[in-house]
Amino acid sequence: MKNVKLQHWLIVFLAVVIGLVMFFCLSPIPNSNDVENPPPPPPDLPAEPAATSDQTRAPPPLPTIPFADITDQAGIDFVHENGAAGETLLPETMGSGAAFFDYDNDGDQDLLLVNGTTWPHTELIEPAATSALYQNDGSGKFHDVSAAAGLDLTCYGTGVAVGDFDNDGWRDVFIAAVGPDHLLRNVSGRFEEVTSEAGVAGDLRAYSSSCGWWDYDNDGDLDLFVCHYIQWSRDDDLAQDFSRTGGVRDYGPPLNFGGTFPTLFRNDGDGRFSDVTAAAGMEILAESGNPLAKSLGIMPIDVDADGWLDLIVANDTVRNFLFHNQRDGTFAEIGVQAGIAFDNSGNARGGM
Ligand SMILES: [Ca+2]
Ligand SMILES: [Ca+2]
Ligand SMILES: [Ca+2]
Ligand SMILES: [Ca+2]
Repeated sequence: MKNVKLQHWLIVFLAVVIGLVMFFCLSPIPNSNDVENPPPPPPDLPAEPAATSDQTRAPPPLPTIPFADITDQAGIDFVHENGAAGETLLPETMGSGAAFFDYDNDGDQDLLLVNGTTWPHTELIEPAATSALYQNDGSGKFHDVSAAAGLDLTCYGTGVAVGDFDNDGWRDVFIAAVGPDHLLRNVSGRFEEVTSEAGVAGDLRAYSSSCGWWDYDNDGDLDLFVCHYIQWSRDDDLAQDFSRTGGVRDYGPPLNFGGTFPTLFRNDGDGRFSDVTAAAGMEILAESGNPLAKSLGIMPIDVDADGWLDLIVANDTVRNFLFHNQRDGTFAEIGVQAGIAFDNSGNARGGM
């Protein structure tokens, strides 16, 4: 019995000895070379290039602009006439508007370029400058069809809005101007002036600027909004001392002219329009009690997604407007509350 116990202990002892021998035999043995040659440090980051003596570096390459001027190639030879004849009258500093639209319903975009003209007090340069309508022939070429289409209009144009106001499937054209504005109805690709019948000439002395079609009352026809820039006349302009150093007369800023109201024309649906500006709450007054607006741009947009178009009006040197549609034919002007009236410093912008 004693011998059996001894044998068991002997077996256990031998098993422990064999286990220890195997552990040491199979364990990796540190290589002396590993100690002498530790792993290399991580590579150094690229060194900052040494500053040149004049701290100049080659400018980064400019991105390639994928546009090429094809005006001549396309057949557009329009030249804008601003009437400038030395008196430096403020409207001469503005452009006159352009619109791509499919006037002949053939599926491609044609081009209308509105023009200015010489002033009535200067000698008329013949032939008089006119607006120009270029028909797209579908191959990238345009052909001047102004006279044939009845869009060879002579006026001091400042802006254009395209919209099918009579819902006949042909896009019509409203042209804003210094002086009376113009509405031209598209009759199967030929334009007929209907300004008088429609009642949208506006104040004959007004300096209209931007304009736009929009259905503010959701009755299915396009209504018309016309911005006016400032209260301006040649005499008022010339009466002011807009002089550069040296006494040479220069163009004056809008700050020297009074503000004015825009006009909202409601489409009556029978070819006529009604001026509803005051009733709609769009005649905004300055603290002085005079009209505030000096408008140059508009954007109809449904800012609160309630299905009723609102209107942003960009003003020059006075606060911008946001007319919030009250769904009853009136608007609340909320430009300040919406944060678009002024810039971040509280100053009015030069909105254009
Ligand atoms: Ca076309
Ligand atoms: Ca039409
Ligand atoms: Ca309407
Ligand atoms: Ca709305």
